[in-house]
Amino acid sequence: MTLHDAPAAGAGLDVDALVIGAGFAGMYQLYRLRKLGLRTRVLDRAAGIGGTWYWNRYPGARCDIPSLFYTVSYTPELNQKWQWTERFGTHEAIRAYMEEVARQEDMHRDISFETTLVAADWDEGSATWTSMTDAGERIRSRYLIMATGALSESRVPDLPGLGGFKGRWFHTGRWPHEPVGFTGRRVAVIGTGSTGVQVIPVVAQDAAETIVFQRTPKFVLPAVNVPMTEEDARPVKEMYPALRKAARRGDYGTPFPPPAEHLDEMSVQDRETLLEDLYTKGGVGSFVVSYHDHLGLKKQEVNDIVADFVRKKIRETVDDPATAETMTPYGYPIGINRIIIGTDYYETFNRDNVRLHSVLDDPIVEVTATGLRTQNAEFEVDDIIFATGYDGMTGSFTSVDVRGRTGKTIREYWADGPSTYLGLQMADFPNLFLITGPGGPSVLSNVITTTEQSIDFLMGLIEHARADGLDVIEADADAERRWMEHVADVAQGSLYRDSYKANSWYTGLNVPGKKVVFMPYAGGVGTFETILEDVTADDYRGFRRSAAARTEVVPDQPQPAGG
Ligand code: N01
Repeated sequence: MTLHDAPAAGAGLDVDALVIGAGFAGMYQLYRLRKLGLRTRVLDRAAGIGGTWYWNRYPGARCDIPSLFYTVSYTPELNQKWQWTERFGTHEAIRAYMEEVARQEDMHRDISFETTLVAADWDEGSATWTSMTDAGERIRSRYLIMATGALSESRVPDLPGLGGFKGRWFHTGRWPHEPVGFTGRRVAVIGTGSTGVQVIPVVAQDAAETIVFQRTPKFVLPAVNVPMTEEDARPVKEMYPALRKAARRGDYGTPFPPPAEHLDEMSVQDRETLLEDLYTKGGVGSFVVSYHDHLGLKKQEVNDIVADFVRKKIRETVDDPATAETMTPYGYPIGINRIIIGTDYYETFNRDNVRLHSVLDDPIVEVTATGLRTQNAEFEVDDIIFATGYDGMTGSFTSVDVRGRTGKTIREYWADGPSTYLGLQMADFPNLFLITGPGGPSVLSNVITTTEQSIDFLMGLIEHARADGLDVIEADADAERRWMEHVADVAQGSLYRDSYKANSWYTGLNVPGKKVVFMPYAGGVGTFETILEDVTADDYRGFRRSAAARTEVVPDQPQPAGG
Protein backbone atom coordinates (compact mmCIF):
# COMPACT_ATOMS: atom_id res chain seq x y z
CA MET A 1 0.00 0.00 0.00
CA THR A 2 1.30 3.46 -0.81
CA LEU A 3 0.51 6.54 1.19
CA HIS A 4 -2.07 7.42 -1.47
CA ASP A 5 -4.03 4.20 -0.97
CA ALA A 6 -4.64 5.03 2.68
CA PRO A 7 -7.99 6.69 3.47
CA ALA A 8 -7.83 10.37 2.56
CA ALA A 9 -8.03 12.93 5.35
CA GLY A 10 -10.07 15.17 3.08
CA ALA A 11 -10.44 15.98 -0.56
CA GLY A 12 -7.88 18.19 -2.27
CA LEU A 13 -4.75 19.70 -0.87
CA ASP A 14 -4.25 20.44 2.79
CA VAL A 15 -1.68 23.12 2.04
CA ASP A 16 0.15 24.39 -1.01
CA ALA A 17 3.57 23.84 0.52
CA LEU A 18 4.80 21.62 3.29
CA VAL A 19 8.16 22.66 4.69
CA ILE A 20 10.21 20.35 6.88
CA GLY A 21 12.44 22.09 9.40
CA ALA A 22 12.08 25.26 11.46
CA GLY A 23 15.67 26.46 11.48
CA PHE A 24 16.94 29.47 9.57
CA ALA A 25 16.06 27.81 6.23
CA GLY A 26 12.53 26.74 7.17
CA MET A 27 11.78 30.13 8.70
CA TYR A 28 12.82 32.03 5.60
CA GLN A 29 11.01 29.52 3.43
CA LEU A 30 7.79 30.13 5.38
CA TYR A 31 8.27 33.89 5.13
CA ARG A 32 8.74 33.75 1.34
CA LEU A 33 5.93 31.26 0.64
CA ARG A 34 3.51 33.46 2.54
CA LYS A 35 4.59 36.41 0.40
CA LEU A 36 3.66 34.35 -2.67
CA GLY A 37 0.25 33.78 -1.12
CA LEU A 38 0.81 30.04 -0.75
CA ARG A 39 -0.68 28.27 2.22
CA THR A 40 2.20 26.73 4.07
CA ARG A 41 2.74 24.47 7.01
CA VAL A 42 6.08 23.77 8.65
CA LEU A 43 6.90 20.63 10.62
CA ASP A 44 9.80 20.19 13.00
CA ARG A 45 10.64 17.31 15.29
CA ALA A 46 11.98 19.77 17.88
CA ALA A 47 9.76 21.46 20.44
CA GLY A 48 10.80 24.94 19.31
CA ILE A 49 12.36 26.86 16.47
CA GLY A 50 16.10 26.94 15.91
CA GLY A 51 17.01 23.91 13.82
CA THR A 52 20.61 23.08 14.64
CA TRP A 53 20.57 25.77 17.31
CA TYR A 54 17.64 24.08 19.02
CA TRP A 55 19.69 20.93 19.53
CA ASN A 56 23.26 22.19 19.96
CA ARG A 57 23.17 23.49 23.52
CA TYR A 58 26.43 21.98 24.69
CA PRO A 59 28.75 24.10 26.84
CA GLY A 60 30.73 26.46 24.64
CA ALA A 61 28.47 26.13 21.55
CA ARG A 62 28.80 29.20 19.35
CA CYS A 63 28.83 30.12 15.71
CA ASP A 64 31.98 30.48 13.59
CA ILE A 65 30.49 33.37 11.59
CA PRO A 66 30.60 36.81 13.26
CA SER A 67 27.24 37.55 14.94
CA LEU A 68 26.57 40.70 12.92
CA PHE A 69 26.70 38.68 9.70
CA TYR A 70 24.81 35.72 11.11
CA THR A 71 21.53 37.56 10.71
CA VAL A 72 18.63 37.26 8.29
CA SER A 73 17.92 39.76 5.54
CA TYR A 74 14.18 40.11 6.03
CA THR A 75 14.02 41.76 9.44
CA PRO A 76 16.04 44.94 8.80
CA GLU A 77 14.53 46.90 11.68
CA LEU A 78 15.14 44.12 14.16
CA ASN A 79 18.71 43.80 12.93
CA GLN A 80 19.29 47.47 13.66
CA LYS A 81 17.94 47.12 17.20
CA TRP A 82 19.36 43.72 18.09
CA GLN A 83 22.41 43.95 20.30
CA TRP A 84 24.97 41.22 19.92
CA THR A 85 27.30 41.35 22.86
CA GLU A 86 30.13 39.23 21.46
CA ARG A 87 31.88 38.86 18.14
CA PHE A 88 30.70 35.23 17.89
CA GLY A 89 27.23 34.52 19.24
CA THR A 90 26.51 31.82 21.80
CA HIS A 91 23.82 29.28 21.06
CA GLU A 92 21.57 31.06 23.57
CA ALA A 93 22.04 34.42 21.84
CA ILE A 94 21.40 32.98 18.38
CA ARG A 95 18.27 31.16 19.55
CA ALA A 96 16.98 34.33 21.23
CA TYR A 97 17.45 36.19 17.94
CA MET A 98 15.65 33.45 15.99
CA GLU A 99 12.79 33.46 18.50
CA GLU A 100 12.41 37.18 18.02
CA VAL A 101 12.40 36.87 14.22
CA ALA A 102 9.71 34.18 14.50
CA ARG A 103 7.67 36.27 16.94
CA GLN A 104 7.79 39.38 14.79
CA GLU A 105 6.74 37.46 11.70
CA ASP A 106 4.07 35.52 13.60
CA MET A 107 5.56 32.27 12.37
CA HIS A 108 4.44 29.93 15.14
CA ARG A 109 0.86 29.70 13.89
CA ASP A 110 2.05 27.79 10.83
CA ILE A 111 4.58 25.53 12.56
CA SER A 112 3.80 22.13 14.10
CA PHE A 113 6.51 21.23 16.60
CA GLU A 114 7.32 17.77 17.88
CA THR A 115 6.10 16.49 14.54
CA THR A 116 8.40 14.35 12.45
CA LEU A 117 8.07 13.58 8.76
CA VAL A 118 8.42 9.83 8.40
CA ALA A 119 7.41 9.26 4.77
CA ALA A 120 6.33 11.14 1.67
CA ASP A 121 5.13 9.88 -1.66
CA TRP A 122 4.58 11.64 -5.00
CA ASP A 123 1.32 10.91 -6.76
CA GLU A 124 1.68 11.47 -10.48
CA GLY A 125 -2.06 11.56 -11.21
CA SER A 126 -2.91 14.44 -8.89
CA ALA A 127 0.63 15.87 -8.92
CA THR A 128 0.70 16.06 -5.14
CA TRP A 129 2.91 14.96 -2.31
CA THR A 130 1.33 12.99 0.49
CA SER A 131 3.40 13.19 3.63
CA MET A 132 2.98 11.13 6.76
CA THR A 133 3.96 12.32 10.23
CA ASP A 134 5.00 10.22 13.20
CA ALA A 135 1.54 10.84 14.65
CA GLY A 136 0.00 9.19 11.59
CA GLU A 137 -1.31 12.43 10.11
CA ARG A 138 -1.39 12.61 6.32
CA ILE A 139 -0.76 15.97 4.68
CA ARG A 140 -1.28 16.56 0.97
CA SER A 141 0.63 19.39 -0.59
CA ARG A 142 1.67 20.60 -4.01
CA TYR A 143 5.24 21.34 -2.95
CA LEU A 144 7.42 19.56 -0.42
CA ILE A 145 10.44 21.50 0.76
CA MET A 146 13.13 19.86 2.86
CA ALA A 147 14.73 22.63 4.90
CA THR A 148 16.22 19.99 7.13
CA GLY A 149 19.79 21.21 7.36
CA ALA A 150 23.13 19.72 6.47
CA LEU A 151 24.00 18.75 10.03
CA SER A 152 20.89 17.26 11.57
CA GLU A 153 21.50 13.54 11.80
CA SER A 154 23.89 13.18 14.70
CA ARG A 155 26.14 10.13 14.81
CA VAL A 156 27.02 8.15 17.89
CA PRO A 157 29.66 5.58 16.91
CA ASP A 158 28.56 2.01 17.08
CA LEU A 159 30.64 1.09 20.14
CA PRO A 160 29.81 -2.19 21.84
CA GLY A 161 28.70 -1.88 25.46
CA LEU A 162 27.25 1.64 25.40
CA GLY A 163 23.88 0.32 26.63
CA GLY A 164 25.55 -1.02 29.77
CA PHE A 165 27.40 2.19 30.67
CA LYS A 166 26.41 3.21 34.21
CA GLY A 167 27.43 6.86 33.87
CA ARG A 168 25.85 9.63 31.80
CA TRP A 169 26.49 10.00 28.10
CA PHE A 170 25.62 12.76 25.67
CA HIS A 171 25.89 13.63 22.00
CA THR A 172 26.63 17.32 21.56
CA GLY A 173 24.04 17.58 18.78
CA ARG A 174 21.26 16.30 21.08
CA TRP A 175 22.22 18.13 24.24
CA PRO A 176 19.73 18.15 27.16
CA HIS A 177 17.83 21.36 27.84
CA GLU A 178 18.38 21.28 31.57
CA PRO A 179 21.84 22.37 32.78
CA VAL A 180 24.43 19.59 32.84
CA GLY A 181 27.19 20.08 35.42
CA PHE A 182 30.61 18.45 35.28
CA THR A 183 32.07 19.71 38.56
CA GLY A 184 34.28 17.08 40.13
CA ARG A 185 33.50 14.48 37.46
CA ARG A 186 35.73 12.41 35.20
CA VAL A 187 34.74 13.10 31.63
CA ALA A 188 35.69 11.44 28.33
CA VAL A 189 35.23 13.56 25.21
CA ILE A 190 35.35 11.65 21.92
CA GLY A 191 35.95 13.82 18.84
CA THR A 192 37.96 16.95 18.16
CA GLY A 193 36.09 18.63 15.29
CA SER A 194 34.49 22.08 15.56
CA THR A 195 32.25 20.81 18.33
CA GLY A 196 34.86 18.98 20.42
CA VAL A 197 37.16 21.99 20.17
CA GLN A 198 34.43 24.16 21.70
CA VAL A 199 33.22 21.82 24.41
CA ILE A 200 36.59 20.56 25.72
CA PRO A 201 37.98 23.83 27.18
CA VAL A 202 34.67 24.62 28.92
CA VAL A 203 34.17 21.16 30.42
CA ALA A 204 37.81 21.06 31.54
CA GLN A 205 37.26 24.12 33.71
CA ASP A 206 34.90 22.18 36.01
CA ALA A 207 35.66 18.51 35.56
CA ALA A 208 38.01 16.67 37.90
CA GLU A 209 39.53 15.05 34.85
CA THR A 210 38.94 15.40 31.11
CA ILE A 211 40.27 12.73 28.76
CA VAL A 212 40.17 13.71 25.12
CA PHE A 213 39.96 10.89 22.58
CA GLN A 214 41.39 12.27 19.36
CA ARG A 215 41.35 10.44 16.04
CA THR A 216 42.46 12.66 13.11
CA PRO A 217 44.48 15.64 14.43
CA LYS A 218 43.01 18.97 13.29
CA PHE A 219 44.19 22.48 12.54
CA VAL A 220 42.55 24.81 15.07
CA LEU A 221 42.74 28.59 14.73
CA PRO A 222 42.00 31.05 17.53
CA ALA A 223 38.45 32.41 17.31
CA VAL A 224 39.47 35.69 18.97
CA ASN A 225 36.01 36.12 20.37
CA VAL A 226 35.71 39.56 21.96
CA PRO A 227 32.95 41.56 23.62
CA MET A 228 31.07 43.87 21.27
CA THR A 229 29.44 47.15 22.15
CA GLU A 230 26.72 48.93 20.19
CA GLU A 231 29.38 51.43 19.19
CA ASP A 232 31.47 48.62 17.67
CA ALA A 233 28.44 47.30 15.80
CA ARG A 234 27.15 50.62 14.47
CA PRO A 235 29.41 50.98 11.39
CA VAL A 236 28.45 47.49 10.23
CA LYS A 237 24.75 48.05 10.88
CA GLU A 238 24.84 51.27 8.89
CA MET A 239 26.16 49.36 5.91
CA TYR A 240 23.98 46.26 6.21
CA PRO A 241 22.28 46.40 2.77
CA ALA A 242 25.57 46.84 0.92
CA LEU A 243 27.31 44.20 3.03
CA ARG A 244 24.54 41.69 2.37
CA LYS A 245 24.92 42.21 -1.35
CA ALA A 246 28.66 41.75 -0.99
CA ALA A 247 28.12 38.54 1.00
CA ARG A 248 26.16 37.07 -1.93
CA ARG A 249 29.14 37.82 -4.16
CA GLY A 250 31.75 36.63 -1.68
CA ASP A 251 33.40 33.25 -1.81
CA TYR A 252 32.13 32.22 1.55
CA GLY A 253 28.82 34.03 2.00
CA THR A 254 30.42 36.81 3.99
CA PRO A 255 31.30 40.30 2.77
CA PHE A 256 34.99 40.10 3.63
CA PRO A 257 37.23 40.41 0.59
CA PRO A 258 39.82 37.65 0.16
CA PRO A 259 43.38 38.58 1.12
CA ALA A 260 45.28 40.33 -1.65
CA GLU A 261 48.68 39.14 -0.42
CA HIS A 262 50.53 36.40 -2.28
CA LEU A 263 52.03 34.62 0.71
CA ASP A 264 54.40 32.54 -1.39
CA GLU A 265 55.92 35.64 -2.99
CA MET A 266 56.58 37.46 0.29
CA SER A 267 59.78 37.32 2.30
CA VAL A 268 59.72 34.83 5.16
CA GLN A 269 59.93 37.72 7.62
CA ASP A 270 57.03 39.65 6.08
CA ARG A 271 54.68 36.71 5.90
CA GLU A 272 55.48 35.68 9.49
CA THR A 273 54.64 39.20 10.62
CA LEU A 274 51.39 39.14 8.66
CA LEU A 275 50.30 35.71 9.90
CA GLU A 276 51.25 36.55 13.50
CA ASP A 277 49.14 39.68 13.32
CA LEU A 278 46.17 37.76 11.89
CA TYR A 279 46.61 34.97 14.42
CA THR A 280 46.24 37.52 17.21
CA LYS A 281 43.31 39.42 15.67
CA GLY A 282 41.58 36.53 13.88
CA GLY A 283 41.75 35.95 10.14
CA VAL A 284 44.47 33.40 9.29
CA GLY A 285 41.69 31.20 7.88
CA SER A 286 40.97 33.77 5.17
CA PHE A 287 44.02 32.45 3.31
CA VAL A 288 42.39 29.05 3.00
CA VAL A 289 38.66 29.60 2.64
CA SER A 290 38.63 31.49 -0.64
CA TYR A 291 38.94 30.05 -4.11
CA HIS A 292 41.30 32.47 -5.79
CA ASP A 293 44.31 31.06 -7.53
CA HIS A 294 46.85 32.67 -5.20
CA LEU A 295 45.20 31.30 -2.04
CA GLY A 296 45.56 28.09 -0.11
CA LEU A 297 42.63 26.11 -1.46
CA LYS A 298 44.13 26.27 -4.93
CA LYS A 299 47.82 26.67 -4.33
CA GLN A 300 49.64 23.95 -2.42
CA GLU A 301 52.64 26.23 -1.67
CA VAL A 302 50.41 28.75 0.07
CA ASN A 303 48.55 26.02 1.89
CA ASP A 304 51.87 24.62 3.16
CA ILE A 305 52.89 28.04 4.48
CA VAL A 306 49.68 28.45 6.48
CA ALA A 307 49.69 24.81 7.64
CA ASP A 308 53.33 25.07 8.82
CA PHE A 309 52.52 28.28 10.65
CA VAL A 310 49.70 26.58 12.58
CA ARG A 311 51.90 23.55 13.30
CA LYS A 312 54.49 25.90 14.78
CA LYS A 313 51.79 27.51 16.93
CA ILE A 314 50.74 24.11 18.27
CA ARG A 315 54.34 23.36 19.29
CA GLU A 316 54.68 26.79 20.90
CA THR A 317 51.40 26.53 22.81
CA VAL A 318 51.25 22.95 24.08
CA ASP A 319 53.86 22.53 26.82
CA ASP A 320 54.36 18.79 26.55
CA PRO A 321 56.22 18.07 23.28
CA ALA A 322 54.75 14.56 22.93
CA THR A 323 51.20 15.88 23.33
CA ALA A 324 51.94 18.70 20.89
CA GLU A 325 53.24 16.22 18.34
CA THR A 326 50.18 13.98 18.72
CA MET A 327 47.93 16.99 18.13
CA THR A 328 49.78 18.20 15.05
CA PRO A 329 48.07 17.40 11.74
CA TYR A 330 50.09 16.09 8.81
CA GLY A 331 49.24 14.59 5.47
CA TYR A 332 46.36 16.79 4.40
CA PRO A 333 45.94 20.47 3.49
CA ILE A 334 44.53 23.01 5.93
CA GLY A 335 41.06 24.28 5.02
CA ILE A 336 39.67 21.16 3.40
CA ASN A 337 37.60 20.60 6.51
CA ARG A 338 35.44 23.42 7.77
CA ILE A 339 38.00 25.73 9.41
CA ILE A 340 37.87 25.04 13.13
CA ILE A 341 38.07 28.02 15.44
CA GLY A 342 38.44 27.68 19.16
CA THR A 343 39.11 29.55 22.36
CA ASP A 344 42.01 28.30 24.50
CA TYR A 345 41.87 24.92 22.79
CA TYR A 346 45.57 24.09 22.66
CA GLU A 347 46.16 25.88 25.99
CA THR A 348 43.65 23.54 27.66
CA PHE A 349 46.06 20.63 27.18
CA ASN A 350 48.48 22.34 29.59
CA ARG A 351 46.05 21.84 32.45
CA ASP A 352 46.83 19.13 34.98
CA ASN A 353 43.31 17.72 34.70
CA VAL A 354 43.37 17.21 30.91
CA ARG A 355 44.83 14.20 29.09
CA LEU A 356 45.02 13.41 25.41
CA HIS A 357 44.54 9.90 24.09
CA SER A 358 45.24 9.14 20.45
CA VAL A 359 42.61 6.81 19.05
CA LEU A 360 44.79 6.33 15.98
CA ASP A 361 47.50 4.77 18.16
CA ASP A 362 45.19 2.92 20.49
CA PRO A 363 41.58 2.57 19.27
CA ILE A 364 38.53 2.40 21.50
CA VAL A 365 37.20 -1.15 21.48
CA GLU A 366 34.24 -0.94 23.81
CA VAL A 367 32.33 0.97 26.43
CA THR A 368 32.41 -0.76 29.80
CA ALA A 369 30.04 -0.23 32.71
CA THR A 370 32.48 2.30 34.13
CA GLY A 371 34.22 3.84 31.15
CA LEU A 372 36.06 3.08 27.95
CA ARG A 373 38.36 0.24 27.03
CA THR A 374 40.93 0.75 24.31
CA GLN A 375 43.18 -1.91 22.84
CA ASN A 376 45.86 -1.17 25.43
CA ALA A 377 44.20 0.59 28.35
CA GLU A 378 41.08 1.15 30.38
CA PHE A 379 39.67 4.57 31.33
CA GLU A 380 37.24 4.97 34.22
CA VAL A 381 34.93 7.93 33.68
CA ASP A 382 31.61 9.25 34.98
CA ASP A 383 30.49 10.85 31.71
CA ILE A 384 31.08 10.35 28.01
CA ILE A 385 30.55 13.22 25.58
CA PHE A 386 30.28 12.18 21.95
CA ALA A 387 31.39 15.11 19.80
CA THR A 388 31.41 12.68 16.89
CA GLY A 389 29.58 14.69 14.27
CA TYR A 390 26.88 13.98 11.75
CA ASP A 391 25.78 12.13 8.68
CA GLY A 392 26.43 15.45 6.97
CA MET A 393 24.72 16.94 3.91
CA THR A 394 22.64 13.90 2.99
CA GLY A 395 21.54 12.34 6.31
CA SER A 396 18.48 14.49 6.82
CA PHE A 397 17.21 13.60 3.33
CA THR A 398 18.07 9.92 3.23
CA SER A 399 16.78 9.13 6.72
CA VAL A 400 13.20 9.78 5.60
CA ASP A 401 11.23 7.49 3.30
CA VAL A 402 10.64 10.06 0.53
CA ARG A 403 9.67 8.43 -2.77
CA GLY A 404 9.52 10.12 -6.13
CA ARG A 405 7.78 9.23 -9.38
CA THR A 406 9.54 5.90 -9.85
CA GLY A 407 8.95 4.80 -6.27
CA LYS A 408 12.66 5.08 -5.44
CA THR A 409 13.61 6.68 -2.15
CA ILE A 410 16.19 9.47 -2.04
CA ARG A 411 18.57 7.00 -0.42
CA GLU A 412 18.15 4.64 -3.38
CA TYR A 413 18.39 7.47 -5.90
CA TRP A 414 21.71 8.49 -4.30
CA ALA A 415 23.13 4.96 -4.00
CA ASP A 416 26.15 5.99 -6.13
CA GLY A 417 26.55 9.32 -4.34
CA PRO A 418 24.26 12.33 -4.07
CA SER A 419 23.02 13.93 -7.24
CA THR A 420 21.03 17.14 -7.63
CA TYR A 421 20.59 19.99 -10.04
CA LEU A 422 22.09 23.08 -8.35
CA GLY A 423 21.72 21.41 -4.95
CA LEU A 424 17.99 22.04 -5.21
CA GLN A 425 16.15 19.31 -7.09
CA MET A 426 16.36 15.81 -8.54
CA ALA A 427 14.82 14.34 -11.67
CA ASP A 428 11.96 11.95 -10.79
CA PHE A 429 11.17 13.97 -7.67
CA PRO A 430 8.83 16.67 -9.01
CA ASN A 431 8.07 19.59 -6.70
CA LEU A 432 10.48 18.29 -4.07
CA PHE A 433 13.01 20.97 -3.20
CA LEU A 434 16.10 20.62 -1.02
CA ILE A 435 17.55 23.61 0.80
CA THR A 436 21.34 23.42 1.24
CA GLY A 437 21.37 20.08 -0.54
CA PRO A 438 24.52 18.35 -1.80
CA GLY A 439 25.73 19.86 -5.08
CA GLY A 440 25.05 23.38 -3.78
CA PRO A 441 27.56 25.60 -1.94
CA SER A 442 25.60 25.13 1.31
CA VAL A 443 28.12 24.20 3.99
CA LEU A 444 31.09 25.94 2.33
CA SER A 445 29.58 29.19 3.41
CA ASN A 446 27.78 31.30 5.92
CA VAL A 447 24.77 29.03 5.80
CA ILE A 448 22.26 31.86 6.30
CA THR A 449 23.52 33.44 3.08
CA THR A 450 23.28 30.21 1.11
CA THR A 451 19.84 29.26 2.41
CA GLU A 452 18.50 32.66 1.44
CA GLN A 453 20.26 32.45 -1.91
CA SER A 454 18.64 29.08 -2.71
CA ILE A 455 15.22 30.08 -1.45
CA ASP A 456 15.21 33.38 -3.37
CA PHE A 457 15.98 31.47 -6.54
CA LEU A 458 13.33 28.81 -5.86
CA MET A 459 10.66 31.37 -5.10
CA GLY A 460 11.46 33.09 -8.38
CA LEU A 461 11.17 29.76 -10.17
CA ILE A 462 7.86 28.80 -8.55
CA GLU A 463 6.39 32.26 -9.15
CA HIS A 464 7.53 32.28 -12.77
CA ALA A 465 6.05 28.84 -13.41
CA ARG A 466 2.76 29.70 -11.71
CA ALA A 467 2.45 32.85 -13.77
CA ASP A 468 2.39 30.52 -16.79
CA GLY A 469 -0.19 28.27 -15.11
CA LEU A 470 2.48 25.63 -14.46
CA ASP A 471 2.75 24.25 -10.97
CA VAL A 472 4.86 21.14 -11.40
CA ILE A 473 8.62 21.65 -11.55
CA GLU A 474 11.22 18.97 -12.04
CA ALA A 475 14.94 18.98 -12.69
CA ASP A 476 15.87 17.74 -16.14
CA ALA A 477 17.94 14.54 -15.81
CA ASP A 478 20.56 15.74 -18.31
CA ALA A 479 20.90 19.10 -16.64
CA GLU A 480 21.35 17.32 -13.32
CA ARG A 481 24.00 14.98 -14.70
CA ARG A 482 25.96 17.83 -16.28
CA TRP A 483 25.74 19.88 -13.10
CA MET A 484 27.12 17.05 -10.98
CA GLU A 485 30.00 16.61 -13.44
CA HIS A 486 30.72 20.29 -13.03
CA VAL A 487 30.56 19.99 -9.22
CA ALA A 488 33.10 17.14 -9.36
CA ASP A 489 35.36 19.08 -11.77
CA VAL A 490 35.37 22.14 -9.55
CA ALA A 491 36.32 20.06 -6.50
CA GLN A 492 39.07 18.37 -8.51
CA GLY A 493 40.44 21.77 -9.47
CA SER A 494 41.01 22.65 -5.81
CA LEU A 495 42.69 21.03 -2.84
CA TYR A 496 39.26 19.80 -1.77
CA ARG A 497 40.16 16.81 -3.92
CA ASP A 498 42.23 15.74 -0.89
CA SER A 499 39.35 16.02 1.60
CA TYR A 500 39.20 12.29 2.07
CA LYS A 501 42.73 12.41 3.52
CA ALA A 502 41.29 14.34 6.46
CA ASN A 503 38.35 11.97 6.92
CA SER A 504 36.19 15.00 6.22
CA TRP A 505 32.42 14.76 6.58
CA TYR A 506 32.29 16.76 3.32
CA THR A 507 33.07 13.43 1.64
CA GLY A 508 30.86 11.10 3.70
CA LEU A 509 33.94 9.17 4.80
CA ASN A 510 33.01 9.62 8.46
CA VAL A 511 29.90 7.44 8.02
CA PRO A 512 30.63 3.74 7.57
CA GLY A 513 29.20 2.46 4.29
CA LYS A 514 28.42 5.90 2.85
CA LYS A 515 29.50 6.52 -0.73
CA VAL A 516 32.67 8.64 -0.62
CA VAL A 517 32.39 11.70 -2.84
CA PHE A 518 33.05 15.38 -2.25
CA MET A 519 29.48 16.65 -1.83
CA PRO A 520 29.31 20.47 -1.84
CA TYR A 521 29.79 22.81 -4.80
CA ALA A 522 33.20 24.38 -4.26
CA GLY A 523 33.08 27.23 -6.75
CA GLY A 524 32.13 29.82 -4.14
CA VAL A 525 28.90 31.54 -3.18
CA GLY A 526 29.49 34.46 -5.55
CA THR A 527 30.08 32.21 -8.56
CA PHE A 528 26.99 30.23 -7.65
CA GLU A 529 25.00 33.48 -7.52
CA THR A 530 26.12 34.25 -11.07
CA ILE A 531 25.14 30.75 -12.19
CA LEU A 532 21.67 31.15 -10.65
CA GLU A 533 21.25 34.51 -12.39
CA ASP A 534 22.28 32.96 -15.66
CA VAL A 535 19.87 30.03 -15.28
CA THR A 536 17.07 32.48 -14.41
CA ALA A 537 17.81 34.68 -17.41
CA ASP A 538 17.79 31.57 -19.62
CA ASP A 539 14.15 30.82 -18.70
CA TYR A 540 15.17 28.63 -15.77
CA ARG A 541 17.22 26.33 -17.94
CA GLY A 542 17.20 22.75 -16.69
CA PHE A 543 13.88 22.93 -14.86
CA ARG A 544 10.93 21.31 -16.67
CA ARG A 545 7.56 22.81 -15.91
CA SER A 546 4.07 21.44 -16.47
CA ALA A 547 0.49 21.93 -15.34
CA ALA A 548 -1.08 19.75 -12.69
CA ALA A 549 -4.70 18.67 -12.76
CA ARG A 550 -6.60 21.18 -10.63
CA THR A 551 -6.55 20.22 -6.97
CA GLU A 552 -7.91 22.89 -4.69
CA VAL A 553 -6.56 23.82 -1.30
CA VAL A 554 -9.06 23.06 1.44
CA PRO A 555 -9.72 26.39 3.15
CA ASP A 556 -8.90 26.83 6.81
CA GLN A 557 -11.72 25.71 9.11
CA PRO A 558 -12.92 28.50 11.43
CA GLN A 559 -11.36 27.97 14.86
CA PRO A 560 -13.63 27.84 17.93
CA ALA A 561 -13.39 31.11 19.87
CA GLY A 562 -11.57 31.21 23.18
CA GLY A 563 -9.44 28.15 22.53
O1 N01 B 1 31.79 16.92 13.75
P1 N01 B 1 33.08 16.48 12.89
P2 N01 B 1 31.56 18.25 14.59
N1 N01 B 1 36.09 7.30 17.32
O2 N01 B 1 32.59 15.41 11.99
C1 N01 B 1 35.62 12.06 15.64
C2 N01 B 1 29.69 22.58 12.25
N2 N01 B 1 29.96 23.18 13.54
O3 N01 B 1 30.24 18.12 15.28
O4 N01 B 1 38.18 13.32 12.09
C3 N01 B 1 36.84 8.38 17.56
O5 N01 B 1 33.73 17.66 12.30
C4 N01 B 1 36.14 12.55 14.32
O6 N01 B 1 37.38 11.98 14.01
P3 N01 B 1 37.85 11.90 12.46
C5 N01 B 1 30.93 22.71 11.36
O7 N01 B 1 30.52 22.88 10.04
C6 N01 B 1 30.20 24.49 13.58
O8 N01 B 1 32.72 18.60 15.40
O9 N01 B 1 36.64 11.39 11.70
N3 N01 B 1 36.60 9.59 17.04
C7 N01 B 1 36.18 14.03 14.60
O10 N01 B 1 37.29 14.39 15.37
C8 N01 B 1 31.58 21.38 11.59
O11 N01 B 1 32.48 21.01 10.57
C9 N01 B 1 30.48 25.08 14.77
O12 N01 B 1 38.98 10.98 12.46
C10 N01 B 1 35.54 9.69 16.24
C11 N01 B 1 34.92 14.25 15.43
O13 N01 B 1 34.61 13.00 16.01
C12 N01 B 1 30.39 20.48 11.66
O14 N01 B 1 29.44 21.22 12.43
C13 N01 B 1 30.51 24.36 15.94
C14 N01 B 1 34.70 8.60 15.95
C15 N01 B 1 33.76 14.67 14.60
O15 N01 B 1 34.05 15.90 13.99
C16 N01 B 1 30.60 19.15 12.34
O16 N01 B 1 31.43 19.35 13.48
C17 N01 B 1 30.25 23.02 15.89
C18 N01 B 1 35.03 7.36 16.53
N4 N01 B 1 34.30 6.28 16.28
C19 N01 B 1 29.97 22.43 14.69
N5 N01 B 1 33.72 9.03 15.13
C20 N01 B 1 30.75 26.51 14.75
O17 N01 B 1 30.06 27.24 14.08
C21 N01 B 1 33.94 10.34 14.91
N6 N01 B 1 35.03 10.73 15.58
C22 N01 B 1 31.89 27.01 15.51
